[in-house]
Amino acid sequence: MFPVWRKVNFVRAAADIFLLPQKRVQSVCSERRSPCLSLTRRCSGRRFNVPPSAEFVARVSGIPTMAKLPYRELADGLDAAFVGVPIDTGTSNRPGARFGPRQIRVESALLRAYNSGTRAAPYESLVVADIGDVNVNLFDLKDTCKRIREAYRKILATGCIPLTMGGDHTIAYPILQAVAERHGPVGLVHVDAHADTSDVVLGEKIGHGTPFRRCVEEGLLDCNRVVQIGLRGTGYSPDSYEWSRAQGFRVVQVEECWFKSLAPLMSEVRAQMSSGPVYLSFDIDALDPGFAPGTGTPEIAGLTPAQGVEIIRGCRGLNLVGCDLVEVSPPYDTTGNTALTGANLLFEMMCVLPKVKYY
Ligand SMILES: [Mn+2]
Repeated sequence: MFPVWRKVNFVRAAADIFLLPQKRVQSVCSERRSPCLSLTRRCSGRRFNVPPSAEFVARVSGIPTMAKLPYRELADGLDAAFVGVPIDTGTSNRPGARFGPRQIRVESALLRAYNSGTRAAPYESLVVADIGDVNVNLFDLKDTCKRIREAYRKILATGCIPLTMGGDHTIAYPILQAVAERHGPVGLVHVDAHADTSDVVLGEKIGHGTPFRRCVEEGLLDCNRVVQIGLRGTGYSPDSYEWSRAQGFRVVQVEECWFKSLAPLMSEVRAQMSSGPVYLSFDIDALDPGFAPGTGTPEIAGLTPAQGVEIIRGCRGLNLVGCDLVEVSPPYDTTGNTALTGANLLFEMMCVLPKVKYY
């Protein structure tokens, strides 16, 4: 027999998924001596959205939202929200990132509620939900950028922090336009194999190789509070990262990361970022393609997943105003492991948002 609280937990979890009849729901709530909240919270009697535990509800059941959180149409009332931006029309090599948000959601069914490594309890601190995808235009990248900017304006206007699932890296540009509109020029922790600071590619200003050049041109970044970590690969000139450094960015090439913990680097990054608003943009291709092959422009000798986690955990204490995980391309990793890694990195990002409770 389960102890009573476990039974209640089970019923509560099941109610979240299966929409128990209201009568039963009320009795569950009264068992917990807490009033039913609005139907939008489905009676859990809790202030926060808590995904059903796989102890009581099978992982493979239900509609695959991110982390098995409730789906909401709007960001209103949320402290943080997972948002998908399913495009790959800005990619320069292998496509497929348009399927990223879907596969990340599917693989995220493995995520549990607590961070065992850091003892973070995001669902005891923040109201979080999956608010679906931006309605992108797969035939027109510039129109897509406009749609993203408008969608993020609305999300940010509610005070909700967006946790974005890409989609190719083009999306960071319109997202940062909306972010800077609300917060002013932001610091940026950019984890990537590439600087993404090209001026034009094939004559085009908008694409996944150019977002941070556009951001600098438009004054969206506080350039002395920008760090790019994991950069590598062949370049178009011997000084591939000269432009970044000339803007005041700190560039940490992958060679500086090999064979060591990145915790000391992150303590320097925290000092660099200070107390101002910071955006975290994590391109999955920062990781070695041996760990994350499902991506469009893989480069050898990349970061390990543990180093990726160290970078994100090292952002704890920063004034994070938004995060993204981009460039997961499911067709290039049909095992789903790249998307699973992406889902875990997004969970880690949620755990370092301001005001998250730690045990
Ligand atoms: Mn990138």
